[in-house]
Amino acid sequence: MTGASLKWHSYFLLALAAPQPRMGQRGEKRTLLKVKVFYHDRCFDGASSAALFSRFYRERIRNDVAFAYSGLLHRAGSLFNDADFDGDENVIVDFKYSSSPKITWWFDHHESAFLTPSDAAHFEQDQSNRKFYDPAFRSCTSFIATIAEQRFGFNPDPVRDLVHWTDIIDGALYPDARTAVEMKEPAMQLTMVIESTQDSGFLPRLIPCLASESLADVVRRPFVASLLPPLRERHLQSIDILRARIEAKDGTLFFDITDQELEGYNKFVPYYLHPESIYSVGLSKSSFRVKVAVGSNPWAPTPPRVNLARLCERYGGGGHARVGAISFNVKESARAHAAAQEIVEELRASVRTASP
Ligand SMILES: [Mn+2]
Repeated sequence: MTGASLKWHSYFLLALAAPQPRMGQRGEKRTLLKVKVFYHDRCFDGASSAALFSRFYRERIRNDVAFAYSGLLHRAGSLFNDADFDGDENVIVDFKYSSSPKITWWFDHHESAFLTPSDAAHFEQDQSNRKFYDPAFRSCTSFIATIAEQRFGFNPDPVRDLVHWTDIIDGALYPDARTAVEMKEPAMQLTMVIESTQDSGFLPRLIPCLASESLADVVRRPFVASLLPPLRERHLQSIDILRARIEAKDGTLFFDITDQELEGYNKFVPYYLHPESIYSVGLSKSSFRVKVAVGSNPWAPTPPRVNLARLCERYGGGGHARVGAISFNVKESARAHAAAQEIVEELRASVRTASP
């Protein structure tokens, strides 16, 4: 080793070991404001909302910030842990309202946005102009883009494609079930990866890409592209499993796949297999919840009449008018099965009454 390189090497080690560097990149980082963004986890709209919010915040609020991303999932019991709200700003997008004073921004478009009437009242009284709710929007991403443009002068042109695809995916605006199941578009491939990921580091890595690159470029990134072939294989297997499991009666499909590792299956497969159906009720299981997914067929021959958000709220769940879910603790599997059966009976009865 030459003297010069030794010197450089020692300096480098010193710099690494120094407990409180006052200059240089490490020192500057600590002065950045920490903006922690909580988003609906394992959801294309949730991840896109976090991406769009970050871009808007950086461009229109302030730039000297470091973003941290944390996913939120519906589960039995309390949804939030107040100690996690440890940013200088704490932001929730595409997820339920929290009345914690640490939350400084909130955007949501779910019909079931408030856990309690007191949360709704808390939101009504909010004067901050930083909390926004509109269930008329198909996606939370398009909602954030609209508010950011109208109220904060944000330019949504660079993210038009992201907004377009979140509306299609969250609003189930595919022309038919086959398109929804074939997953040819980059946005749909991303949805498959996002909905099935078990890696807590994946979405925090993906979100900054969604804010700054085309969707085609994002799916070509090696850390995304490498996940696709096994997921495509699993998707094809899931079609076979669902074909075997679905019980179709009175326009309502029921299936129980709690014995399979299939949470994150493409939710349009049941309608692809049964185009005549109106509703579907599926039971699935992961390490932390048993989920009752209640959906309606976007291409149904007759439109659904039951509000599924309201139906799921009766069991402690929620969602949108046309798709909802209830999460049970894994130890409450029997309650989940009973709820699913009751919901199936109620939906089948409503279809029987509606048809002559
Ligand atoms: Mn959403």
